[in-house]
Amino acid sequence: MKLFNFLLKDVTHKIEYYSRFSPSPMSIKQFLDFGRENACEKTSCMFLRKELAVRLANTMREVTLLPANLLNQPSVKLVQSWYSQSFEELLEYETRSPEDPRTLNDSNVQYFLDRFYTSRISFRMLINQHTLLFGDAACLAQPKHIGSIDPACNVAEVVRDAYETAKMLCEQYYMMAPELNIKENNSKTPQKPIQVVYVPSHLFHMLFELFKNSMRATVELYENSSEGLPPVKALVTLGKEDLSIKISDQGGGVPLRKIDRLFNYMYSTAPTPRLDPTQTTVPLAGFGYGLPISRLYARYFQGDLKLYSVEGVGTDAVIYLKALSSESFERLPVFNKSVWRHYQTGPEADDWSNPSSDPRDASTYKANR
Ligand code: P4A
Repeated sequence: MKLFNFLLKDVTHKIEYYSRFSPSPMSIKQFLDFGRENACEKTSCMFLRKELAVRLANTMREVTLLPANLLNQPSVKLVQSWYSQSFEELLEYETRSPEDPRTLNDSNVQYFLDRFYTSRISFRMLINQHTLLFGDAACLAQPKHIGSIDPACNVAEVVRDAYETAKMLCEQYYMMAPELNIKENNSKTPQKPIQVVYVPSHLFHMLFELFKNSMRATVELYENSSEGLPPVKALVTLGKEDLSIKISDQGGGVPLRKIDRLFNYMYSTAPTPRLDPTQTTVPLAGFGYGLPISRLYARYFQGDLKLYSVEGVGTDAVIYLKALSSESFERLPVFNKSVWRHYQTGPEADDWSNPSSDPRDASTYKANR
């Protein structure tokens, strides 16, 4: 028991110790350079040993800032125990060879999950790079890829691949699917297909999500119409700084007020908003973690994912990526004072007028503060 207590304390100390380091973001260029030039397994191991501990510890400290009612959830405790176990397993390599109840609000949960899932994405990235380069199956990996990175990822090919996959699902649910129309605009070398140094699986994940949404909106708007479905358009452009991919549909769009909800984890856990309550199958798209996670993938290498919707017409979804692999550094959550402050401050008193608190309407009148 004493020994157990000692071990427990030791792990807590180690978490504290490693969380004081900031994670070291790697650029795609650095992943490439390392994987290409006489990659050394021992160097990779030594880097991972420290870097995984730092990233784990930063995330584990942040989990403890969640409000008590969430921390006591069995699911949260379970995940905490997994993280703790992983951390302890990591510590074994170290020696081998060379507080108060806080208010729970949606913005805290959103903030936390964005950072938590980013940390998971970064984990998978580091571990995949290592196992794909040095693992037993390294010989089976795509020969031109460096780990999970394709140094010459043909963007339009991934666009078509994601479209075809979404189309199969769409046809299963709705017996129809809109066509795809791809255009490329290469400002650097016109006529040449646009390529990027990127993780194709990340790109596929984002595009698949956007195509499912566009298809759902389009088919549901035209389902009972005699007109044919308007096609979904994809525009791939390469500029000096950005490589942008725009997916446009004429599915009727979403009002501005509801756009934020599409990226909200709390909204997405609500019952599926199917118009037909007798429908038991999962809808093609929507209210999963698809959009918020896709945006994290885009932001992970300094890009972004935005929705521009015009209600009554349709939606343009744009994925922005860095054109240069030397600029696409990992964007990693860091545990520090500013994070702590984020969880402390409860729901801010609104500093903009609220349309429902019109002073002429006595029943809704509220004093400031
Ligand atoms: N119109 N436009 C979109 C949706 C509607 C849309 C939609 C009704 C709403 C919710 C949903 C899926 C689609 C779109 C493209 C997008 C996002 C939304 O990328 O056409 O699932 C929650």
